[in-house]
Amino acid sequence: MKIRSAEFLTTATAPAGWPSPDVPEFAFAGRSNVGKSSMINALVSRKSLVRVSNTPGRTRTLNFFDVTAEEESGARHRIRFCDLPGYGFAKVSQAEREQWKRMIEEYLAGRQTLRGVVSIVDAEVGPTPLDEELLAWVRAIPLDVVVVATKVDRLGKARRKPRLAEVAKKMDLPPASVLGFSAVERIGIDAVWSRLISLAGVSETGVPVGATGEPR
Ligand SMILES: Nc1nc2c(ncn2[C@@H]2O[C@H](COP(=O)(O)OP(=O)(O)OP(=O)(O)O)[C@@H](O)[C@H]2O)c(=O)[nH]1
Ligand SMILES: [Mg+2]
Repeated sequence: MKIRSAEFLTTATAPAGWPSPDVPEFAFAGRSNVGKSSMINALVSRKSLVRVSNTPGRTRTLNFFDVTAEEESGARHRIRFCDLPGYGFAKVSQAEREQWKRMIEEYLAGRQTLRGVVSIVDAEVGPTPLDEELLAWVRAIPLDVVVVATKVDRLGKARRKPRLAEVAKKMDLPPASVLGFSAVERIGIDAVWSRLISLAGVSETGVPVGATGEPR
């Protein structure tokens, strides 16, 4: 996948701030510090489009990015990413956590152009109860979910495949459905892109690319 452009669009905390719903969109969700922002940077081959930090809880708003991606066939896709604040960060007050939860749920349930949620878990840690809760909630909307287990670089090479199958089993998913990823070693980028493109439905040039249903 060639990235023709990638740019920060806007930040929002409420529906009035969401960008106009005119591009297929994907949300990146996961617990605080799991590697959401790093995943977006890796997918768009930019080192610091999205701010990454060692301080968990850095992302506190919905952050939107516009990307133009081009397949080898020449098919171009305009895609929008929404980087969500991480959940489960202990040092945030209960009141602030509730506020984030409302902001995220309002967005996931109400965003017309949302084509799927990239649910990110730590490959080593596996799904936490909060990850399972989010997954169940998102599926009930219903929205398509792509589960990605990141930081696989921290696992020995022989552990990676069996670990992904374990993560899938814990989440009641088919063994091969959880994609392994590493922003550090740039693993899984093509696999994630190909899921996103097929969920996005139709390329900008009008070529159907495995659409999964009517646009929402
Ligand atoms: N080893 C390894 N570290 C990673 C990877 N991806 C992210 N990290 C590290 O994990 C930390 C958190 O990364 P972020 O991308 O900021 O995580 P986030 O989920 O956006 O965090 P919040 O916005 O705070 O919720 C940083 O120190 C990254 O360098 C990866 O694939 N492998
Ligand atoms: Mg972040």
